[in-house]
Amino acid sequence: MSAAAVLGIASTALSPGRATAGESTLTADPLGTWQTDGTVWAMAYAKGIVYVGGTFSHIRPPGAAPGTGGLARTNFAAFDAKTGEPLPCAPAFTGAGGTIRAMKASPDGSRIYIGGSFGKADSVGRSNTAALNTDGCTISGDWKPRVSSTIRAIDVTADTVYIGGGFSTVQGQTRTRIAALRPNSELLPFNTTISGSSVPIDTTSGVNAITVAPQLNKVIIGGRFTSANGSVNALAGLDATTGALVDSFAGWIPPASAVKTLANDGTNFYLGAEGYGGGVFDGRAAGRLSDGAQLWKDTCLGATQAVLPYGGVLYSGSHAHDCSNTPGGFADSGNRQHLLAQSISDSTILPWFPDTNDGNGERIGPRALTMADDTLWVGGEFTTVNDTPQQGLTRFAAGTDTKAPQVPVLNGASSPQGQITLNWKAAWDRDNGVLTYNIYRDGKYLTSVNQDSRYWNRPNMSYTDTVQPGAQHRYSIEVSDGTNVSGRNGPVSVTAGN
Ligand SMILES: [Ca+2]
Repeated sequence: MSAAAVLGIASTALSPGRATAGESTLTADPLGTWQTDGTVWAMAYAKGIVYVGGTFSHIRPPGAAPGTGGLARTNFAAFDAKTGEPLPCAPAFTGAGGTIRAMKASPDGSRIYIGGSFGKADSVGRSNTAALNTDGCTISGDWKPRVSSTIRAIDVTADTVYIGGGFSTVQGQTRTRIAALRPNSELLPFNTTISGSSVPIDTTSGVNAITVAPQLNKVIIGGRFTSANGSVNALAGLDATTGALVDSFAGWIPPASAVKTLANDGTNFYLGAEGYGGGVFDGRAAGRLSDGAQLWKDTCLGATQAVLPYGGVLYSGSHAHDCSNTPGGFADSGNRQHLLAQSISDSTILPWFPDTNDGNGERIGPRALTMADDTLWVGGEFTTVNDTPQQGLTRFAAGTDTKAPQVPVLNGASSPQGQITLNWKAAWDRDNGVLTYNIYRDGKYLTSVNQDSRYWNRPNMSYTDTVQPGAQHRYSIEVSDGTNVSGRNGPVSVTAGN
């Protein structure tokens, strides 16, 4: 039987080809991962191990309900990066606020620098910062600076450790919110006076994020402040040796907004922001490290807490609910999307939509991102991932894509003489844009139709089959993401016009 076919797709195309020609993302299918019973605020990776810090007292296996199957871990845990299994390395961080807020591996992976609000690391007295020797899981003896208050950001070069937060003295010397030390705790002359606040809700200045470019002798800091050895707003580029202001990033961050996270890939740097009130900046921006030129800025609403560049893609944790002015984005429908992937080259939102819920605490989902052996670890205050219970931690790898799009519902309609029109609404997939719809007639494969879709944009689709006038046929449909095929809907029996 040689039936001519007429194809009709009624809808606006979504930048066709982008999903296949654009940057490839990780999959949106979470790997089995242990959970925490509290918030994960920071993570670091070194030598095959992922270190997790925050405010929690137990970890439990994937699938375990809260309060069951747990191992005691006091605000710190370590996991095998490959298997995700917990490791015995488990110093407790206690005293003061009893929380870890920042972690960073040294470039050689020999140490994990840890900051937060605590008075003891394991059995050793420490003042809001400690370092873990990754060989042997011991607390380093010579990293013991006295820091007057909470540390919220750390970055590390081969010979310098930068710390940022809410403190005003380090080693008894005045250092407001930012300081640099040698790995043996020697305080360096690097000095920047941070003052003012860029957000009305908290009038004290603070540093939330640090990213260092040692090859350019530059440190970029973000937080809530209006001065850093000169007038700035929430973002400043500093000389890595002296602390002098070298980039003021004028106009980057509007009033009533704070920078929450910074990262760099050696060429560009990336930030995420949190605004308070109307007209705020909640999105992300990319800039060139060398001269501070802005590459792009997206104006999604729904504050950003973490960014991580990897493979040409900027991954972020936020609660984005309105990305109507961002390429590939969505209008506000009340939905909060907590994980995003964007093209580093032009900020386009790519088809990668794993999601968490808001969870506990401030109820904003993810707080920290770390890449470990090509697997993205996500930590935060969420209690579900892709609508399944999972608390505090999850992770995503490059493969294998395991989840099929949902089954589209097929409706058949009799058409003019000798024609049968099939109608359905496009499905969507968490990590593929263009999907392939396979149509079967009387149990045999008939044809396929491709369509780009997103969860907020599912076009009505149709296919018209030309058959003998008056003939009755049974049709069914399935959809493939290229790897996984949905179940089949149908058959729907339709009689062609006579
Ligand atoms: Ca998929």
